[in-house]
Amino acid sequence: MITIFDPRQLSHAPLRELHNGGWTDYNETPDRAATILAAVGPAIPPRDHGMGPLAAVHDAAYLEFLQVAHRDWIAAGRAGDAIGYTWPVVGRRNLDLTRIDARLGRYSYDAGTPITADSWTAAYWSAQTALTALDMVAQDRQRAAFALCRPPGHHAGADYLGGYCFINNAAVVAAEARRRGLGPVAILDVDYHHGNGTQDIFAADPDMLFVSIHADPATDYPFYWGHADECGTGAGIGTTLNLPLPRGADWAGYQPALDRALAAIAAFGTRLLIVSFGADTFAGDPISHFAFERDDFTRLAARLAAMNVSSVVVMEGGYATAELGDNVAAFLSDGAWKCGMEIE
Ligand code: SP5
Ligand code: ZN
Repeated sequence: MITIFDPRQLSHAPLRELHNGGWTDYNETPDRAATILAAVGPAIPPRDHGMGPLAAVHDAAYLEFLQVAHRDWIAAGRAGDAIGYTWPVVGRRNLDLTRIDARLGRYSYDAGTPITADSWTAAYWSAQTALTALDMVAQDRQRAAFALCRPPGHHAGADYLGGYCFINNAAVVAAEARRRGLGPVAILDVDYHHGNGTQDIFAADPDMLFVSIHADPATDYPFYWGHADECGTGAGIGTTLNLPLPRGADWAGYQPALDRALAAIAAFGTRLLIVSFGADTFAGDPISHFAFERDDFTRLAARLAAMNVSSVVVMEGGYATAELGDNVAAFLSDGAWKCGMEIE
């Protein structure tokens, strides 16, 4: 499958994240992308689509914050990676915040996603990588394309970062695809963690389908989203489908949820499928608790390819770095994706 990647995505490299009450080495490393690239490469570089498609999904003030946050952190006399320590609980007033600590809290929801001097550049090119994968499918007659996004995106909302995510790459692609008349567009999120940012962005949107299979948020991050009764809001009720699974789920345990997900995507009349793909469902993932083996990623891809819709695969999580390249390569294998249609 054609792969898109920009080396500027490697420049974002926070040192540590807050994890179970202590500071641990940051899981979402540049090595992740490097090892995927080595296993699936070569990649083509992204085209620059500018800020328009990002601004279609994210609030202007949030995008501005991402670009100045680390500079403001240094200007406040701090060193190293910028991270918040206080958060406005849901429902706080919309204040005009100036202090960097207040703004870090306002625009994030966890303490696991530090901002470095290079985070904006990496996140910007990660989003451009995703948009270029859309170009490959929409204009360049590829049946599917792989956006090697890093940093990942599915935890980022319209005005918040978290879960190693800054710009919601899948949402940016989905909105841009709809703008180009490529809909109906569906997003299937198969990362171990619920894609709370993507869900929030499209919760009230009746013509964007969001389906997620993930670890039950009763036991797993991000806790506050992804429960089975969340089905959208307002006019968007019915176009969000959450399929949480218990810890320990293996390929067999995954099947009923996958069947329901694919049935919903088919019933929606989906013409473009965006796959938020996380390899953190792997049995050996250091922060996750599903039990996929390598071949299961090929099996998953074959089920998606059998949908016979154009697909943009967007990289999300996956932290077993030693096996990550092979697991992603297993998902992208030609054998799985060639069985479908040819684009006219
Ligand atoms: C894109 C993505 O996969 N983001 C995941 C962010 C998860 N961050 C917090 C994870 C905390 C997991 N703690 C579980 C401890 C297991 N021993
Ligand atoms: Zn994940």
